[in-house]
This record gives sequence, structure tokens and C-alpha cells, in this order.
Amino acid sequence: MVLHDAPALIPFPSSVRVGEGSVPLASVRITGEPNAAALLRDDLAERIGADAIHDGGTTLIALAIDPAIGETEGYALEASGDAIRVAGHDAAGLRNGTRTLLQLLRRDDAGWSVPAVSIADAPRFAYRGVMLDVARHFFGVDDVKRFIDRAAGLKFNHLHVHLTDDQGWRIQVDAWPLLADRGGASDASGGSGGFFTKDDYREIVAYAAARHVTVVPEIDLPGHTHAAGVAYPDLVEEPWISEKTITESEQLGQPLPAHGVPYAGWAVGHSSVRIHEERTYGFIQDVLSELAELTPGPYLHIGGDECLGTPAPDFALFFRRVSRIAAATGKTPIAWHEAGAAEDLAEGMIGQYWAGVEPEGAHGEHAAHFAERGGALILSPSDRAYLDMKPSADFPLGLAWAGTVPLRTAYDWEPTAVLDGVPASAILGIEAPLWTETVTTLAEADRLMFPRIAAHAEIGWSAPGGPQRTWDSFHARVAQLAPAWEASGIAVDRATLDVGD
Ligand code: TNX
Repeated sequence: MVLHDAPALIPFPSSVRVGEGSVPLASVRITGEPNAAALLRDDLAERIGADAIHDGGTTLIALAIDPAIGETEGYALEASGDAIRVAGHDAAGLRNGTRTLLQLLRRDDAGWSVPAVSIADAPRFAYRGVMLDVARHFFGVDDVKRFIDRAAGLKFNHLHVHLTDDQGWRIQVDAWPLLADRGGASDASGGSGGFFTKDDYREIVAYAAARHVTVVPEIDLPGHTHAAGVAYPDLVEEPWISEKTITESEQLGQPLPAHGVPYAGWAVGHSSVRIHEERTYGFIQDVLSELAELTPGPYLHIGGDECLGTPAPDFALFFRRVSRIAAATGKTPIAWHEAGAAEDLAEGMIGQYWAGVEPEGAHGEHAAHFAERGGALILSPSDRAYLDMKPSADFPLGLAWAGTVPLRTAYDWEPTAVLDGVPASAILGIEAPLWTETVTTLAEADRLMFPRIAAHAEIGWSAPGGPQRTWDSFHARVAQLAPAWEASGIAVDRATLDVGD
């Protein structure tokens, strides 16, 4: 095969050889692995039209799982003549190969086709996540499904759902029914919120699983629990209207939080469950065991961020107990890296690092503690990977506390170089979180996340050093893919495609 211009694929594959000509898609039949075939049929129909796909189609798309091919989640894709063959090492690999196929689609005067191409591919990191905060503003089942589609299309394989925060509790808990009923009836702009029933949540988990996305639920503890106190005032104490909370509230023109009353502001670090009351641990035990039961995936996220008023010994005592309650459900607990300040964490826990790519203060040390205790790290540096940071200073949505993050900055980081003293083997992967203080609709979420989410998809998937793993190549590929994103209903803000600053 002759090498021509590389196709606009994100994340860029390990190996791509482009041949001569193209494979026409005027009349297509899809055969092979039935789950992947059914999903591809739907996705392809949306792009090229359902009429082009039928059992008598002249171009063959053959889907197979073949463990002899590549590595975990890897795949091979061959397109030439009148056939396209996608073989996954496993079912997730087949999903990844079909996502590549969808990005190869192009249309010219002769109609839809894909270029003749030979691709071998596998991911760099096992964990490639996005996070949706449904607590500050609630997003219903359909929106979450669309969010999963966006993530899966870029080969992300984890969806972290931030289910609880000061402004709302979004998951039904049978043993504590008021959590959702009362704690879910508010949001960060004084709206009426919402919550997932257990059936809603199961529907999300099943939809994600069919697309090889593992859902990681988070109950944020011991702070960010004001909404739990709206439901059950005795569970939560709020002695900590700190200077930070006062300043933030003044700057935002928002009232300070009041105990037991729904909170519609954005200040953080003012709430906590009662660490010295036994009842608190019964509550946590109930919540985490009901959540574990709803969760086929291996992880439970237990929060740990921004406990600004919690004395260090109380914080340590809390995580000594709660990390073990979480681990006893059979799941691996994940916590924000500040929980690494607690000396006696359950072993093998995963830390999620959110401070900057150049760690200051104790952030790096706290994060490293997870690796020292046999665990691993997920990297979400806020000055690169936070999808809610403004892409430019004048952007109408988003926050800027970690800086503005234009596309070029979002692309410019190396996960293994952030934390001193943490070996590359302890980096499980990366995650791009979308916090939703300023985001109330999926269209607004799109405007903030695209195209930066694509930068993190590539950082999580494509090893550095390849000829296309450069800003210039990435930037050009984003511009080429944007029309396809728009065609699939994603609200891309064209201004953010520029480098900006
Ligand atoms: C920090 S960093 C938070 C969230 C906010 C976010 C806004 C971290 C783990 N927590 O509570 O929503 O900033 O960008």
C-alpha cells in the first residue's frame, strides 16, 4: 500500500497505511458479531441513510472478535475493493474498530465511501474517562445517553457520574428515601432538580455497557453533602463558612449556604457529614451497598475533595473507615487525590488527581500516596483536562479558577510526567471532567466540551512519538472532523476550534 495523506482520525491509531482508491458505501451489508453489527447498523444509517444498508448489499462490512488480533481493546481494520473487515481483540476492541470506521466515512460526487486503508490499533491507557456532574444541574436519562454516545465515539471507556453534591442528590436510595425526594429537588440555579430512580440508573448502565463504557458512580463524601442535609438535617453539620466560602459567595453575588435549606450557590468546602457520629457510617454503608448493587463495573468513587473546614485528624479517621466500607462492597474505591492525606487508606485504592500539571503544595504527595499503597492514579489535571474551564477568557460558559484552557493547552500534557515519584505503571489513565455549575443543557455541555474532549481522547489512547501525535496534525484533524460531529447533532462552537488564548 502507498502512503497518502493520513485520514482525520481521533484518537489517531497506532498504525495506519492508506491504499489506492476507496470502498463505496452505496449498498452495504453488515455481517458478523451481532451486538456490534446492530449498533453499527444504527450509527451508519444515521450518516449514510438506512436505505443503503440491506442484506443484499454489494459492499461487505464484516465484524469479528479474534483474540489473536492485537491487545486488549485493540482491533484491526482493512478496507479495500468491496469489503471492510473489522476484527476486535475483544468486544471492546470491535467497538473501537467500528468507531474508527465511522470516522473514515466521507462523501463526494460519487456518494459515500471510506478510503482504502489498513489500520492496526490499541489504546495506551486502560482507563479513558469522562465525567458528567449531574448534581449541580440535573441531566436526565436521554441526555446521559447522548453524552455516552459522544464519549464512546472517541473511544472513551469510562463514564464517571458525579451523583451528589451540595446542590442536589441525584440517585434513589431505598433505605434513605428523602435523599432523592428532598435532596434531589433543587439545583445550582434555584431550579427543581431531579434524580435517577434505580430503574433509570440501570437503563444508563445497560446503555453504556452495550457501548463498552463502564459507569463509575460517585457519592461525594464527607464534604459536598449539603443536599443530604436538606433531606436529613441531622446527618450533616456546617460549621465551616470559611473565608473562601464567604469570598466566593460575595464574588458570585450568591447567598451563603444555610443548614437544611437547598443551596443554589457555587461555593465549595462548607458542608460535611458528621464524622464523629456512628449513624453517619450506617448511612454510608447503606448508600454504598445499594450503589454497589446497581454497579456491574469494578469501581465506586467516594469523593474526598475540598473538605476545607475538616480538621486533618477527622478527615483521616473518616477515610480510614469509609475506604474500608467501600472496599467491603467488593468494588475498588476511587477518591479525589486529597483523600491521600489520610494515612491509613484501604490498600489498592485509586486516586484521581485534579490539581495542576505542575503540582503545588501537598497535592503531588497526597496523590503519590495511592501508588505507595498499591493503588493507581487517574489523571485529571484541572488546567488541562477540566472541560468546564473556559476555552477563552470571554467564553460565556464555564469557570476559570484553574485558568483558561484553549484547545492547544488541552492537548499539551503528558500523563506520566505530572506526578514525581509515581511510576508510569501506576498511571491507570486519564479522565476529563465536566462540572456543571454553568451548564444546564446538553447543547451547552457540547459547546464547552467540544473539541477539547477530543484532545483528551487522543492523550488517553495514542502514545506520544508517532508522526501524527503533534499539535499541527491534531488541529487539522479536529477541523476535518467537526462537520461530522455537527452532522450527528453535536453543538460545536466554531470559535473554539481556533487556538485562541
Ligand atoms: C472543583 S476539583 C471541584 C468541583 C467544582 C469544580 C468546578 C474538584 C474535585 N472539585 O466541586 O465543581 O471545581 O470547576
